[in-house]
Amino acid sequence: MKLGIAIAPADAPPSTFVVFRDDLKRSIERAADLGYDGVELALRDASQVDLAALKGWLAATGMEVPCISSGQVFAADHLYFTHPDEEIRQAAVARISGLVVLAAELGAKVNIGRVRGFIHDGDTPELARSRFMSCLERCAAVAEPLNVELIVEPVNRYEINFLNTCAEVLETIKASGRSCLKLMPDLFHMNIEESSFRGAFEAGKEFVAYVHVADNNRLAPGWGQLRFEEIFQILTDIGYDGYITAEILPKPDPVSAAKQAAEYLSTMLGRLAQTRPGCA
Ligand code: LER
Ligand code: MN
Repeated sequence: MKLGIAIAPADAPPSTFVVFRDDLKRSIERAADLGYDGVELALRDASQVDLAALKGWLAATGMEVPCISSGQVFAADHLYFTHPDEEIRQAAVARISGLVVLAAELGAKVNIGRVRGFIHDGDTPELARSRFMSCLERCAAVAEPLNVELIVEPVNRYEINFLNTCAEVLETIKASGRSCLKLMPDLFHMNIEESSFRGAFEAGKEFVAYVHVADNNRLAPGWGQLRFEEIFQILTDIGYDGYITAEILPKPDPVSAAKQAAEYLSTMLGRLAQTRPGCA
C-alpha cells in the first residue's frame, strides 16, 4: 500500500477539506519530506492547475497524484448530479469530465463524492438515482476510453442523504456495468454507516480502488479510537494494495497532523509486513 495526503491550491476556498491548502509546489515538497508517496489534489476545475509545472514538481520529488477529488464542485460551485435542473447537472458532468482529462495526464483516478448530490425535498429517491445514474454514465463515457477510474465514495448521512453505505454505492456501480467505476471507502464515513468494517470491505473487495483514512474524529490516525491494526489486516486480507490517503483535519496544525498520519500509517504498514508469511 502507498501513502497519500489531500492537498489543494492556495486559492481554494477555506472550506476545502485538505491538510495543506497552499502553493502546490510547497505542499508536494512537504508531503515528500514527510514520507508520503503521493498527493490527492482537491480541485473545482481543471484550469486551476498548470499541468507542465505540476509534472515538473512531481518528477523532482518522485511523488504521484493518485487521485483528483471533486468535493468543491459541489460545496463551492453547487453543481451536482441530482440537481433538478438539467443544465446544472450537465455543468457538473462537464467539470468532472475536465478533471478526468487532467487525471489521464497524471495517471490519477477521479473521486465522485458529494458531487453526486442529494435527494431534494419533494423528489423521490428513485428520481435522484436516475439523475445520478445518467450523469455518472456521461462521465464514464469520457473516463473509460482514457483509462481513468471514477471512484465513488459513500458519504455519511450527516453530510448527505444519498449513497451513504458501501452497499448502496456498490449497487449503483454494478447496475451501471461500466468497468471504470470503482468504490472509494472512507474510514470516517464507514465508522458511522457500516455495521462491520470487515463485512463492508469483503463485500466490495473486487471494487475497492482507493481508501480515505482518518480517525473516528477526523483527526490524524492514532489520535482517535479506530482500531487501525484490525482495519489494515482486513485491507491486507482482501488483497488491497492501493493508496491509503489521509483526509484529516489540519489540527492542531497542518504539519503536525500530516506528520502524525505519515508516521502512524507507515508504522502500521511496517507491522503488517512483518506478520506476512515469508517476510523476514
Ligand atoms: C470527501 O472525501 C469526504 O469524505 C467528505 O466527508 C468531505 O466532507
Ligand atoms: Mn473522504
